[in-house]
Amino acid sequence: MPSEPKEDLTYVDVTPKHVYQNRRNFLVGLLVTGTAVAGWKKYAYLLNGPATGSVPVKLNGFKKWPYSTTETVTPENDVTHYNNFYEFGTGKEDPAQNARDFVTTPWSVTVDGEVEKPRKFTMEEIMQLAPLEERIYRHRCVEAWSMVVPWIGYPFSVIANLVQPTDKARFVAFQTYYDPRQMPLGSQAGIELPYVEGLRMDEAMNPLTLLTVGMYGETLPNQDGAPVRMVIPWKYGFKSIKSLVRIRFVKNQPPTTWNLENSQEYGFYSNVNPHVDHPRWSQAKERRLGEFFRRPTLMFNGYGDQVASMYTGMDLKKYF
Ligand SMILES: Nc1nc2c(c(=O)[nH]1)N[C@H]1C(S)=C(S)[C@@H](COP(=O)(O)O)O[C@H]1N2
Ligand SMILES: [Mo]
Repeated sequence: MPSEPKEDLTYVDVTPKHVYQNRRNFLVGLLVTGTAVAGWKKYAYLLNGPATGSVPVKLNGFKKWPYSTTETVTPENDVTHYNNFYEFGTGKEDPAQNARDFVTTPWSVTVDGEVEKPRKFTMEEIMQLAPLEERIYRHRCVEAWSMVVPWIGYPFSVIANLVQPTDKARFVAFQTYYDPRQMPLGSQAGIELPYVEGLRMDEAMNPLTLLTVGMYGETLPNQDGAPVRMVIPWKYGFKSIKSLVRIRFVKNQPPTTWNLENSQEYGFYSNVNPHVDHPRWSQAKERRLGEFFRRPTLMFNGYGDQVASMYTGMDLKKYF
């Protein structure tokens, strides 16, 4: 987007100084309790909150996860201009165009259901529940294209442990924000909205399952699911639900958008699996964005060592 303004404005750049200083004092006040001043720097990203939610801002102080893939990272422009986000249109280039003015501040996420401590988290709270990590994951869409993306977030288990799921919690249900006024194309998307997804409890608690607030060193662009989304790297992309507003711990397997739309084609599990074809195309290979030749798709998208044991004894052709 060469005609766009520079997108690395920080909170300081876009906020009148007195507002910034009040906010800063407020945040410092919040954090000195229980946080040594020496540890303050790791929360520096708090000063960079988006002004409107429509322009990504720099995140500071995140650490690099040591297990990231060393494969070539996909150019950011591809990752931000080849999207599925049906609320903003069904074409791959639609979300970048149509989500520009999506208002994501203020934002909060309700976490409830079978938990001891149901709670609503503001986005500011979500930003500081745990140190942010950059994790470079393979990202494989069910339509046989893939990317390598440096996400920023922390394991979903952090938020789960805070609300304390009860013994009855066997699945987690996720829901995307839906406002037809902000998402006028949603009614033509051909899927039921709000977008919903789900994971089995062990899948949600797997250390790879990432609650994601940024990518490429910045907060999430709207088309990539601002301000907070899931990333489940061993599953097809549609499990990685965007712009989350509700997380519910539940007893029974929850409905999921693409399974509701076509249960023959999209299962609940949707683990990346080169041996189980989609009814209309093979899943054996994929095209990495920016590359010409297709490459073989890896079982569990290459994360088998971390996740295969969760599916021991399950017929993955039946539970696709
Ligand atoms: N709310 C919502 N979440 C969604 C989708 C969507 O249409 N709406 N599309 C899914 C699909 S099909 C994919 S492949 C990924 C794409 O994520 P990306 O655009 O950040 O690459 O988002 C998933 N999450
Ligand atoms: Mo997808």
